[in-house]
Amino acid sequence: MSFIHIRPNWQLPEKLATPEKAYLNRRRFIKNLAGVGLGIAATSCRGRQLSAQGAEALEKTFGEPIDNFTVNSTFSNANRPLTNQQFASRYNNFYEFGLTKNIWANAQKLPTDPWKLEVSGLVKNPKTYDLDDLYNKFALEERIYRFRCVEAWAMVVPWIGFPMKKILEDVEPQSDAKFVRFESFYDEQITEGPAISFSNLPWPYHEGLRIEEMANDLAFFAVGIYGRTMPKQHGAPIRMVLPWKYGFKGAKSIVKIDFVAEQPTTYWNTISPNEYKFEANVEPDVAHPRWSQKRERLVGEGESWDWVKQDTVIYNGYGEYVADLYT
Ligand SMILES: Nc1nc2c(c(=O)[nH]1)N[C@H]1C(S)=C(S)[C@@H](COP(=O)(O)O)O[C@H]1N2
Ligand SMILES: [Mo]
Repeated sequence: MSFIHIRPNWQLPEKLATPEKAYLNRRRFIKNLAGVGLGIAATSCRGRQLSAQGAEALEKTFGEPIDNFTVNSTFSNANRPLTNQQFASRYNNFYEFGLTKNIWANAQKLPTDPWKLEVSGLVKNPKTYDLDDLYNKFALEERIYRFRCVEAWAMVVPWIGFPMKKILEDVEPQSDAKFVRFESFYDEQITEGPAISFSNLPWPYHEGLRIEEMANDLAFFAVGIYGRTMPKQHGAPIRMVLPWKYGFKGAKSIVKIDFVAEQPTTYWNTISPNEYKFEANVEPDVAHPRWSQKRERLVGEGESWDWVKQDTVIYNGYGEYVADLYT
């Protein structure tokens, strides 16, 4: 089930295939290479049909019902069918808990209660939010957003949360705050497996936005999905949602938000700057170096290559909201 792009030995770069480089060295290189990319899932997803037991275990991950949210009518119809929750919640990217899509069970190790989200840096009112704040301080709304991963699969998901700009109003950035850095939960004891094989990766997972992007109407912090609090595999208790950008910009399980003057580094851009740009807007005409972005597959039933294919749309179809950020 590995989606990771690992080159077979015969494709190893010349300099690594020289005799003086030991077999061990090559092994180490291959291990490291696995960290170098999100990839196209070229593997079968046979076995995605859950047993009754599996379905029961999966449903246990779904979180508590949320009852204090309104439906945002602007985003109540994504002009595409909603992705079935059973598919969305077991086809995840969350490298801290494993390198396949099938991390939902392992991600249950994530400790989410208590939780602290610290907001600091170039702001007038630094704040630390706890779980109660995340669920009650800001009015919660549901937004159905299209979601597009850089790997060329897509979903339609009903998030529950609040606009990122609510945080801006609360902490009041100073005029020298130009960028925002977001950091995910990380604890080597808990995310140990991947931490050992991929210790060269720039943990914790971190992302960044221009402050104007964070202030955009679409930029959202989600604390729930499908009417319930966020399952751990989706990034409990709070994750970023930026529907006009590739999914990797939407860091999960946020513990820290830092307002800064300079553009921060980001996790994937540090690993492979050529493949994962800071801006990372959905752009059908800008190919990923290893695949085209012109088409996308809607996560669904059966084999991934059988999923409905459709054209990718610039800014994932959200140009009317965000295009003027990029002129
Ligand atoms: N902390 C963290 N956040 C992350 C990732 C990750 O590996 N770790 N993967 C990203 C990628 S590549 C995608 S496509 C989305 C997937 O979100 P989902 O599993 O909830 O659909 O999460 C993003 N946020
Ligand atoms: Mo992704």
